[in-house]
Amino acid sequence: MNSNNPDPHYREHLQAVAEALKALKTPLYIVTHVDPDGDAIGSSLGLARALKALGKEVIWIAEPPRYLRFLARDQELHPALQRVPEGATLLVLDSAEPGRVTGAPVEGRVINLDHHGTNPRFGDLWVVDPSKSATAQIVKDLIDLLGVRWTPEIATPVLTGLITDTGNFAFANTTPEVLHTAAELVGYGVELAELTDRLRWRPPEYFRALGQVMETVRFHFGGLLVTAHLPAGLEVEDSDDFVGQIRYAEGAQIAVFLRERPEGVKLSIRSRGGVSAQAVAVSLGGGGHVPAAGATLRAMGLEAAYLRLLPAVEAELRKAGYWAD
Ligand SMILES: [Mn+2]
Repeated sequence: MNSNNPDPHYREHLQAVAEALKALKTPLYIVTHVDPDGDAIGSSLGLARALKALGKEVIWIAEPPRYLRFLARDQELHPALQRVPEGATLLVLDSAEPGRVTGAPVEGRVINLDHHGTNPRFGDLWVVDPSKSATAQIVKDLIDLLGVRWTPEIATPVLTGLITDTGNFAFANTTPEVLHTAAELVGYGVELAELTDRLRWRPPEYFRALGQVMETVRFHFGGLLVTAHLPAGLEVEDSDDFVGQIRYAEGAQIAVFLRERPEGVKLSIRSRGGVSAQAVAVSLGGGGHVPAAGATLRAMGLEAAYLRLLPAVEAELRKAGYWAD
């Protein structure tokens, strides 16, 4: 279930979704997961625009974080729904489980498009293919099947999903397929240099916090694990980036960034070298991909979170063979 094996029936599943969308005569609500990343926002916005171009009544419900806000126009933003109206369809993207979905309750007729291996294949129709680098790749294939004419407005958010989920085409999920798709999307008129530049903009407080976060860097287990956290009292949007900095500590097989939130401590986990960030996240009640995952430790502070985290990482390092028992 956690493997990256392709779905052998990918084309059939995609075809079924394309036909259902083409036949749609009632409103379609498009939602994604909490704390949306570039793939969540990009894949959902790209598909929403493509379906609008087909003349469908589409309501995109998402709250882009600050660094992704530029992708959407003001009039494209819609507030969350308490209920999905009778007869409407809910399309859920990039959400590993129904409990991660935000913006609307998962009810009524549900279509589920995702690339997380742990996705339980919920919904009436689903395309879940863990071999895809991003949900945006599935959306690209779907838009092709729908026969919508590609424009820069549709291609830009879709390419954003590919860029962010592959770490600028640098992570292990950077397949020939995703590079070909990116080339094709650039060919549809995306301003690539402008897009990648814009995706890296961060507010001044981010840079002011960076120094204080780096002072919290600690190495554990002889340097196999590197951690850092957001010091109490600091408020920074887009703090997931910090794990992207510490993950390059030489010798570290796993990196974890901790951040206190009202609901608990949020962990962003990255791994390499046969160590699974996903396994650590799942053991702590979270989820994600093998090299990049996350979890929220509810109702506790930073100190307690470190005490929960360290044995979970140690168990995974042992499983991956970093200690002889
Ligand atoms: Mn994704």
